[in-house]
Amino acid sequence: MKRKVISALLCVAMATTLLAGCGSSSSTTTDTEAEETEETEEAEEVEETEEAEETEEAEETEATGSYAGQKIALVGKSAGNAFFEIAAATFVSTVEAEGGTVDVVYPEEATADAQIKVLDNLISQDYDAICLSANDTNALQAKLEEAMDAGIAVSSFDSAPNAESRQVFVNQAGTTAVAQALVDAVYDITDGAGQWAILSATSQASNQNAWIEAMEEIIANDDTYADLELVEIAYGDDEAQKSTDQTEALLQNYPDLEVICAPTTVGIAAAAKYLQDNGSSCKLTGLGLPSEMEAYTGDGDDYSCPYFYLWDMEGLGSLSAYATMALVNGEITGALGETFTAGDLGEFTITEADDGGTEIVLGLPLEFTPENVSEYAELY
Ligand code: RAM
Repeated sequence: MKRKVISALLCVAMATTLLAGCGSSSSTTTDTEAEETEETEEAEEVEETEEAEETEEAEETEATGSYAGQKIALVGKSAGNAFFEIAAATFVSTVEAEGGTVDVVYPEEATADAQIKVLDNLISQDYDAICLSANDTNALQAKLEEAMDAGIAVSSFDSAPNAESRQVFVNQAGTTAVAQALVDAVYDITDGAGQWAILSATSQASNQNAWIEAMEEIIANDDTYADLELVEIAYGDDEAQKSTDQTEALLQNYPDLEVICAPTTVGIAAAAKYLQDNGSSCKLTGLGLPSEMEAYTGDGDDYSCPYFYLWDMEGLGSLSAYATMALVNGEITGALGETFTAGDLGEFTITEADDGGTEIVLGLPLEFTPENVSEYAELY
């Protein structure tokens, strides 16, 4: 951060003129340098300090200034998920373009406990912000509050910890909008009646549960969906093999199953392959990466997935990065109604989230069909 850079430079400047030192690491520099009596050396050091100051200033100006020097940690739900890696790559490049740095950190497993260990470690380091995708809605609260109390900005994208655990959540597409798209797809693919099942990720994942809850609510409150029978919610834990096994079990347990809806990129890809390889008549929809779903998306019996959804992945990484950087420099606090500019994505307003906290909604879900899936598969 700029403030830190300036105070560090002041410390060095003071050290070179042998005035009383400031912060701990700089005062070590002071002690060493105090032993150097040669005037020329002192002059060189002053020059170097001035040069360093100029270079820092130039770098900050180049990188539009206000976000330069930020040190951010980005915490995923688990390692090896292409979805998160794609969003993380844009997050990192966006922060780096503004002159900051990002460490992407994954827990050992997709649980809240494993994320708490990661957070513990991060809090003891010098991070300006932590942005995370939560493995659990409530279990991270104490740790994230500890982070915020320590002056670390806390944001979230993809999967939100509860309202008290964050300053703001970047929602890829409104929760209800995603749920409505999925329910309508199930309705359409079943022709309005029949058995369907949900193949989710982990049972505690906040985003999965928010979508599932919203789907159930939509169905319960609208007679249009009265003939849809949700037979089971299965959990593949965002592991390919477990998701495949769960798909197989669903087909065995419900021979009349017409549609599986998998609101997880890992689950939908595993189910798509299993259904297609086995020539199943059960169809599939949900949230997927076009690159992973291209081979399974099409009309007719040869394909397992008629169409599916996701959102602008690059926008998600970039908006999350800008929101996090804006929290760090105090441009926003995460309060309702605040606005900020997210680079080329334009201006966004902070709105109320379903959980009573605040969020920034990126946009609408995108639909991927046999017609456009290849085009998007080149992107993500
Ligand atoms: C999986 C993860 C992620 C979710 C996507 C759609 O990769 O569960 O959290 O947002 O699917």
